[in-house]
Amino acid sequence: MGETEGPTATKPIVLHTYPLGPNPLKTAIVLEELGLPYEYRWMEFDQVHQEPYININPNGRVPAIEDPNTNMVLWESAAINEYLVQTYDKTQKLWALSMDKAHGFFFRHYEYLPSAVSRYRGEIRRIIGVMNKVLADKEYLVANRCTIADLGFIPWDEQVHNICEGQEWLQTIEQDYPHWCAWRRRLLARPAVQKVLADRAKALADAGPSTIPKNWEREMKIIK
Ligand SMILES: N[C@@H](CCC(=O)N[C@@H](CS)C(=O)NCC(=O)O)C(=O)O
Repeated sequence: MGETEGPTATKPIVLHTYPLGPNPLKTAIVLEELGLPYEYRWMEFDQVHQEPYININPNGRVPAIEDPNTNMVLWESAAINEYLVQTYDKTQKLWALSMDKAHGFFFRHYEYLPSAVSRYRGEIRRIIGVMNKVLADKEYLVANRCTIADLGFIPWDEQVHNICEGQEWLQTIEQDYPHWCAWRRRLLARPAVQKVLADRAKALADAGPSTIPKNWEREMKIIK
């Protein structure tokens, strides 16, 4: 694939994030993979919903980026990753048509609903099964190379063992879903991914218990 024209990032792209959130990791991994200069702006959970951050993302969610090279301010992790590859991925290393998240679950509902928790745990398992089939004859999802389609799965797939802890099917995950497991190992072995996960582990350790929002006892009960 040939090189494409486009701006060069000379000034660090600002990544607004907080240590617990999986979605900002998608952005950090792509920034790292593309070798772009960037800096984290770590927040506490409550700051995500308050001024001044909501002037950047009125939706009060992370990630958001500010790119001083193009004066772009952007939020929504999938949109940010598409922007980053379209703007800076000159060799189309990570480029893919679009990216999607295969498994969704909710555990931040206003009441604890065992049926919902059970349903979404079941969905996680089902989607792992779908991914296992899709990956049976290929190493990566599209284009025979690692792209943003693969990288977007990493932070949420990191949560599978937490959220499904105690589920019997996890004990035989390697035998039952070998292609999914091998794909995850391939992705986790990438230096950019290791770097970003290490950055996040350090931010979590530095932030200590204050990282856990005050009303999250119920969520912690689910993932414990
Ligand atoms: N669709 C959004 C989701 C963003 C999102 O929900 N981020 C979480 C962190 S992973 C967040 O900011 N949570 C704050 C809250 O729930 O109040 C994206 O992909 O960027």
